[in-house]
Amino acid sequence: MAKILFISDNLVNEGLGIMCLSSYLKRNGHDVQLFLLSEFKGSEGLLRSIRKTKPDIIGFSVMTPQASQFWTVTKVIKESFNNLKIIWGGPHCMFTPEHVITNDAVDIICTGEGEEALLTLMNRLDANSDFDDIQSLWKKKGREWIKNEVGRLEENLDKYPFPDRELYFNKYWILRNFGVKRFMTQRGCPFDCSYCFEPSFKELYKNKGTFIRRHSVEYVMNEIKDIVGRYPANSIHFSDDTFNLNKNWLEDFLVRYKKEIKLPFTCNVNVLLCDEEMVVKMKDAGCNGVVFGLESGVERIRMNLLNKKITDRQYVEAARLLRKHKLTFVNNIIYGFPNETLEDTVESVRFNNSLRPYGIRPCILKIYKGTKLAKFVVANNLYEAVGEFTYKALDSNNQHESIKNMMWAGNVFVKLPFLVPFAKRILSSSISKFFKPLVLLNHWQDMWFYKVSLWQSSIYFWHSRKLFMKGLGGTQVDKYRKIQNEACIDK
Ligand code: B12
Repeated sequence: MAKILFISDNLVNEGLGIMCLSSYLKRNGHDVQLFLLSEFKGSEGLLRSIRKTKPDIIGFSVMTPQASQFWTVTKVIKESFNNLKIIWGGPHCMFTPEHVITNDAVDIICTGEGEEALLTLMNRLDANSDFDDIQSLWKKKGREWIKNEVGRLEENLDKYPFPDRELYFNKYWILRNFGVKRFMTQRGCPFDCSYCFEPSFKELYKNKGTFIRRHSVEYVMNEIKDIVGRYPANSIHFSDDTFNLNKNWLEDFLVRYKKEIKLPFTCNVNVLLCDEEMVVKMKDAGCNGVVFGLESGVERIRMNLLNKKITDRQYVEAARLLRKHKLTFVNNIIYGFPNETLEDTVESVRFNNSLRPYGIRPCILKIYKGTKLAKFVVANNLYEAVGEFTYKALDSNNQHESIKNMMWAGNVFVKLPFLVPFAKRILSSSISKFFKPLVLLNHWQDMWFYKVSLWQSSIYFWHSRKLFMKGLGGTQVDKYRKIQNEACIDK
């Protein structure tokens, strides 16, 4: 038996990647522990706990916005435990492994899905044998890196045990008692939105098996029953990128969900795939709200920049259906596109309001290196500075500072539409910065949407208040270098 210690950052979510790996490792006889950095006041406490836990290896599951924080922590750990192996995995390592290997405290990187790779590694650690040749792992050897190819994608997701929620729930009561329990039923996404990492994921796994895979209805039903039978749950959220991707699967699922679960649920949908029959069946089975990506209320931006091929008319029609059947919806919206003007922002606000959503989830555009959007802005000179992970969108009109106020004003305009005619003035007013704490409204709104009780929301927010104030993506603030005609190559 080998022991892995995962270190994650905070309590915002139980990390599904870590939980999937954990249950698979445990089923195969290994020991898994978890620490959250937010448990410790400083590095001393963390190092003391590592000493006590005596892991064989430490694992980090990394999204790009978390890379800077984990980078420093990894170095601190390595300074004290020189012989302890440290492995990084997660989306940041799939898309930017060349960045990760510049951290000399990292020993191994998982560049793809991790179940088989990590299990093989743990088995080899247990047997004290060499692990130079494991698919999907890059391994440091002296000053060089051995870069093994990614392995094939596992087609039968049901082969894996249910994600190990105990890992979080036994230790962190806030998550255990949280009224919304989250599930994911599939991996892979067929769409090609330019700002997203899924197209790169598809590229990474080209010729390596079926890209879009789903658990059987039976598996998902059993997983939900297992969790709601053991932990408090008022509602379910499906975190799948597109829950309504496969109509047949969904229909089978909804019939059983309605009969056997009887809890309200929410999910993310693609509006192009929503027909009336589907909306009726979802509502009937207990769906009480859906989230979809509008991304921009300006069709030209969606079509040309974001490669999101959904027309205004299609959104209007889908919103009409959802309203007709009393299914509330929340729209994801991005602001701060290259050369976006306040006129564009207001157009986006107006279009969004015309759909009459329950609310929006606003965010400011991050142009991640490695995405199609990054290539596009580089090719068309639509960026004005470059950071470690992202490009800064060009702002020739100097309006992005005002547009950023949409982070707090976005939902204000939804709830108080009579303010929209004054939107430009509100956003560009010099006192607008004093309203920034209103960003918390976004999270309160989410809590209402998910039907989380007031006391639970309060505890949850209090616990993670600093993070919520910065905005989830704000944990990584890139340091930008202004470009001066230098050739900037997007890898
Ligand atoms: C649920 C979700 C969230 C949740 C919870 C995240 C979590 N930690 O669980 C929330 C809402 C908090 C969230 C927030 C954000 N998210 Co998000 N999110 C997702 C989503 C939809 C699913 C993630 C998931 O659970 N996947 C399923 C599991 C099984 O897969 P996995 O995590 O990749 O894990 C596998 C492998 O990566 C690997 N692995 C993972 N960790 C490790 C560790 C080791 C040691 C090893 C060996 C292997 C390994 O093995 C796992 C099993 O095969 C993905 C999109 C997607 N479809 O994956 C985006 C995604 C991860 N999010 C993304 C982004 C950008 C964000 C935000 C910045 C968005 C924003 N603007 O605010 C924030 C950042 C949050 C932060 N802390 O800073 C990007 C990340 C891109 C990147 N380069 O890192 C993704 C990929 C979306 C996308 N397609 O662009 N997100």
